[in-house]
Amino acid sequence: MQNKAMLIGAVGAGKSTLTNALLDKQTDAVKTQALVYNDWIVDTPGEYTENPLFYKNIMATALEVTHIFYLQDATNSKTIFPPGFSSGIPKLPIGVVTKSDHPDADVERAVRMLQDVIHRGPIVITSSVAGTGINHLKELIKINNMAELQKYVTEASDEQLKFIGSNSL
Ligand SMILES: Nc1nc2c(ncn2[C@@H]2O[C@H](COP(=O)(O)OP(=O)(O)OP(=O)(O)O)[C@@H](O)[C@H]2O)c(=O)[nH]1
Ligand SMILES: [Mg+2]
Repeated sequence: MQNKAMLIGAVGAGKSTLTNALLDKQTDAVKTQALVYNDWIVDTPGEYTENPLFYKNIMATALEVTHIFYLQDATNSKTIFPPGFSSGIPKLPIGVVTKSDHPDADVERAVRMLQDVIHRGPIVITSSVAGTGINHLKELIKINNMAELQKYVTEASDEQLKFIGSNSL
């Protein structure tokens, strides 16, 4: 199977805008109404993550991908992910902070919220507008195990890229 990522996160978190940035598409994102398959990315409607009635759709679609990108909007003081959400999905988790360019962004807050969602894994601080962190995501998707993900983060030695849960298994 070609490595693929499913993007999940709240309505308006920036999933479709990030999809466009990752695939070098210049178009503006419109409201996502259903699952959208595009090259190596599965973009989801925010409602899938916000409404537990859709969790079964997330679980079913996760079977088709190798990685899950958990998006947290840096301008949002709330997270819609239940604590430990990623532990129920047996795919490589990558935390993505979005909108780091925004004047209202609080990146540290977003990282803390993602730490409760993903107990172990990389967190990438991104801006689809400024192009921040996009290349890291393009590299991380090629990596197939947690040890190599950690190695990539360590070797990149970039403020925009963190690895959480280093001491736990
Ligand atoms: N400043 C800034 N705004 C962004 C960024 N990414 C997305 N946005 C804005 O956030 C809004 C929502 O973006 P979308 O990509 O449509 O969000 P989504 O997660 O796909 O939303 P749903 O499809 O409804 O689940 C749009 O107005 C985007 O322009 C970013 O990196 N920086
Ligand atoms: Mg969308």
